[in-house]
Amino acid sequence: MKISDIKAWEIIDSRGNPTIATKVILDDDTSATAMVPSGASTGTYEAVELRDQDSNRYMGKGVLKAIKNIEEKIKPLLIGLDPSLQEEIDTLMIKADNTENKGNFGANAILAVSLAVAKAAAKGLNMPLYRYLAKFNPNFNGTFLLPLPMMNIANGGRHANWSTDIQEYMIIPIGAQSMKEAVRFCAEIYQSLKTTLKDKKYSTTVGDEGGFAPNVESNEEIFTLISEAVEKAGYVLGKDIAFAIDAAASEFYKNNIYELKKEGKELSGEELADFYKKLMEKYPIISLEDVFAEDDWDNFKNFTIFSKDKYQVVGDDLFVTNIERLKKGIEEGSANSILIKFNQIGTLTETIKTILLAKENGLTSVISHRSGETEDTFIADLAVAFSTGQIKTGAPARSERTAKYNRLLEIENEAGSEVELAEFPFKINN
Ligand code: 2PG
Ligand code: MG
Repeated sequence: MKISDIKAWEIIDSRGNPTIATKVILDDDTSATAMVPSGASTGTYEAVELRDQDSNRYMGKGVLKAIKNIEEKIKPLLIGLDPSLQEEIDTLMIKADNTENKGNFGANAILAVSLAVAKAAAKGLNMPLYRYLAKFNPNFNGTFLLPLPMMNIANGGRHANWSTDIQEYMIIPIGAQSMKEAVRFCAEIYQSLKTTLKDKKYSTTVGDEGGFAPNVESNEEIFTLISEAVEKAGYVLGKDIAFAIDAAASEFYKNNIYELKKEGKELSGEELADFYKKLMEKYPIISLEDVFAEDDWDNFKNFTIFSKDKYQVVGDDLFVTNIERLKKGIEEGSANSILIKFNQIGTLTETIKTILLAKENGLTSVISHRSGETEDTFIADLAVAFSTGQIKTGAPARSERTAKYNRLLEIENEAGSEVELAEFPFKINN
């Protein structure tokens, strides 16, 4: 197999903003296309998403410069190479970009090529993507784990014009035995929540990730609404279903203060920890992401000590899928889990290295979508190939989100007894 051509063009993401699609073509005419997602609550330390800044197009968000970089700078480097040499290809692009943060070519440009190369190689070898990617997983033991989904059914923060301070309220189908069941549990609860909201005269409009965004009185009220919806759908809280949140706390942090506008409160890190702990006493919240701001290492550490093996403490903006920040977090004990988003770092190879380092050090990995998504389902295959055991990819609604869940259903159907649904890796105490 040899790369014979690379094409790139501008498309729009689920928010209607431009992003990149890239097609890698092999000498036998096999071709595959990858599309890159885009965040809104982005971490300061993420790799650079190159935007044109031309205010005459897409409010400055065009990606024509990044596309030009693919066509003029990246393509000549890769023509003639074997697409299965993923690490060599990614390293070539990183070296040619020659910056720490991929600010020269753009992490969006580099990632689009990196992912399309992997897809083309899998296709060229006539392998499903998850099976092809498993060859990069030294821990693969012959059984694929399907990731337990965290489905985001209520949106707040920057994803829903601040209807709540907490950005994501997620349900985890801990009692499900298969992906089919996991999807059904969550979809039924999503419908039940819609009815619950209607009954209470709340709006059923949705945020960027497909979760509802009612104008509630407090952050806690969402938990009461979801709890009611879970029960009405016939499920038992703490047994069938548990909760997860992404506070995305960097978004409401300024000058050492966490401002919860919904509560009319300005809190220190310690006070914010108490706010979470009170919620954790009342509701079965078992996974908590970005509970503090991206540089608040001390509060993260204390919260992780408190959480022990009982709660999953996930670093997203804290780690930005960056191996150096993860190493610091491992040394300091800042979290016991990492959120994995490949566009935070910009290549498949670096993403894989981060997943493997986390595993070696006993941290779980949660594979994640971005709030601006496309119909690309690469992350579903990635989660299966590395048996990470968890994925978060939005509500069980809206095609850019359901595409990933539907891909997992396809894999379950295709792989039969070779796959099983992961269990939640922390104690579920209730
Ligand atoms: C997050 C993500 C995805 P964004 O904070 O975890 O849910 O949001 O893509 O806006 O960073
Ligand atoms: Mg997050």
